[in-house]
Order: sequence, then structure tokens, then C-alpha cells
Amino acid sequence: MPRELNVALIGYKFMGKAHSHAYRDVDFFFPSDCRPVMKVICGRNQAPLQDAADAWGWQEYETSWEKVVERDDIDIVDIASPQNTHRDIAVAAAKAGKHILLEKPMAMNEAEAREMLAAAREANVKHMVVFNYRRVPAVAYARRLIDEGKIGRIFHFRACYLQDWIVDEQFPLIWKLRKETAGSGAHGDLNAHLIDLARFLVGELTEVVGQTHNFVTERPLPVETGELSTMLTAAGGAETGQVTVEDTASFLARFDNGAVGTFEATRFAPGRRNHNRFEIYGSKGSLVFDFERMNELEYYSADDEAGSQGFRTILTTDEAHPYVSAWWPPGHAIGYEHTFVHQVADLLQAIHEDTEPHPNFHDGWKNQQALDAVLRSAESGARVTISH
Ligand code: SOE
Repeated sequence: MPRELNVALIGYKFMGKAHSHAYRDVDFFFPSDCRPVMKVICGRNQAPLQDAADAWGWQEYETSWEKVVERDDIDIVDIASPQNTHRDIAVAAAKAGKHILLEKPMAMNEAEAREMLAAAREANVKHMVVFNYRRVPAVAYARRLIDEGKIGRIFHFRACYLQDWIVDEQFPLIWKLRKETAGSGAHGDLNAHLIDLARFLVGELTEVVGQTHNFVTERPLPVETGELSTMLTAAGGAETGQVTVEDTASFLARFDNGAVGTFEATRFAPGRRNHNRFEIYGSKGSLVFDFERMNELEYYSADDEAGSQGFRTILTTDEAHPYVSAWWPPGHAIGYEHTFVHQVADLLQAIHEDTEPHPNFHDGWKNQQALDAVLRSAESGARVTISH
């Protein structure tokens, strides 16, 4: 009989749905000695919360996260609420001895992230940050090729994360567009993913120089409908308010191993829906990934015979590719939601085997350190060194 671990999920919007699905599916595709039980979902507004509990299969709902983290019957606290809530919930959950799964970016700033890391270490609980793109089979396979030396010495990491969901000036001022709830805008939302991929695939960032910009500074205030909505679209009213986070952030970086990088995040790239793309160029080969083609990885090998050299597109749906054997036969592609299933499967395994999951709060803190450094650089116009 597998060991049952009771989960409390805090947050019931887009990420709440993605995480809920992961708990529902994980045991079906990754049966293991640990099985999550969808015990309680938590959020502020009772009506949509109750709808979420019913629709996604949570046994109970609760409007106070303070009560939830103190419950004796909870093993894992999953934090999928806005960034301004992360620190308090994570520190309280750690103090209560719960394992923690936390949405990105880790915190509002580096100081908070450091406090959360210290609390989790002190409590000796498992801690993990949801940088789910590490768990796309093509990305995990890229890491394998790099580890095997197939790319050689890495020279360049070029990455962009482009979306287009706020191009319309009438798109309302949702929490992601306010500093007090989100901490930052496209930078923390999207560059956080790119920084994680860079740290996963290349190395530690040591120096950055960045710029930010706003295209739309005022938007209609959102109208609360009281309905469960997991979409990034929402209705706006007649009143307006100020956008207090950046619409776009880009930066140059140096890595500890001598590689250099470029990073660009925006929500103002019409036609780019979720264009999370990186290119890696090394002495022995190159890799290109674009999430909009998430089942593919482009690979160039300088070892190929002269005359037949060129980028090949690998369909990363074979058993040889990470995570894939748990799903479908070759060529039967997987999607966005599967990355969250992989993350939960890895967390459960780490809890069961008492190993360190990744990316953990240390990774989240290093990520936050780089995020903050870029914003400081954008403000001052100077290069900023990241200490290690
Ligand atoms: C919205 O920009 C968003 O949902 C991000 O918050 C996610 O982290 C990213 O994976 C997709 O886009």
C-alpha cells in the first residue's frame, strides 16, 4: 500500500488548476510508493474556491491559509497564490514541518527568498520551486546532451520569453500588473523561467546589465465576477489605475564558466503566445528549444560528417527521452500540463527517498538574486555583479 501524503493547495486560478491536475494524474502515470491525497484547497473567495474544489477533486476547501498550514493532517503545502503571499505562507509552512512546493518567482525580493530558504533548511523539510520548464522532456534531454559533453564549452546562451496577452490597452489591471502583489512584471514572471533554464543548462550568472520599459501605464480596474476563472483574461470596468510593474525587461549576462547570455521577456509580442525559447552555442554543437514546439529539440553536432552537417530536429517523444516512458508510445506528443505532473512526481520521489529535490529554495533564491540584480541595473544604468 503506497504511503499517502495529504496536500493543501493555496491558490485556485491558473496555477491552481495546473497543480490540481498534476496531483490527479501523477499516480496514474508515475505510480510510486507515495500517493498524494487532494485534501484541501485554499483561497480568499469562497464561491469560486468551492467551485474549484468540486471541479478539480479536492476533498475540502478553506479560506484561511493560516489554518491550513497548521493542520496536523497536512504533509505538503503547495503555494500557487500571488507572490506577495509566498514568504509568509512558506515560512509558516516550514515552521509547521510541512514539505513545500512553491510557484515562481520565489518571492518579492532576495531578502524574502533568503528568509524562506533559511526557514525550510531549519525545519528540515523538502522544498521545491515550480520551474516546470526544466521538466519538459526536450529540455531535460538538452541537459543530458550538455552533461555528456556533446555541446562542448558553452559560448552563448540566447533566450527570450515572449507573450502577447496585454497588448490590448483595455486589458485590465490584474494582480500581475501591480508591484505590491507581483513584485515585478514580465521580468519576474518570464525572465525567472529563463534564468532558471540558464542556471540548469549553463551555470551561475555572475554579472548583469539590464533595461526595463513600459508601453501602457494605465489600465481599467478589473471587475470581480465571483466566478472561477483560470484564464489570464478578465473584464475591466470604467475606473482605471496605474500599471506599476514593467511590461518588458531584457538583459545581458556573464556566467561563471565564461559563457555570455542575452535574455528578453515581454508580454507585448503579438503572435507570440508562449514563446519560451533558448539557443545554446558551444564548441562541439548547438541546441535550440522553443516551448511552442515543446516536443522538439534542435541539435547541431560539429562531429557530424562534413557535407551532412546541419541542425536536426529531434522529436523528443521516445523512451530514450526523460519522463516520456511514463506516457505514450513514440510520436504521441505531450503538453504543458505534463511538466507539472513531472514536477510533482519528482517531489514525491524526493520525499519518499529522503533526497534533495531540484530546483529547491536555494535555486529559487539564486534566481531571485539574479532577478533583483537586473532590476537594480535597469534603475541605475550600471552593470551589477552577483555574489556567490
Ligand atoms: C503568464 O505569463 C504565465 O502563466 C506565467 O506566469 C507562467 O509561469 C508561464 O509558464 C506561462 O505564462
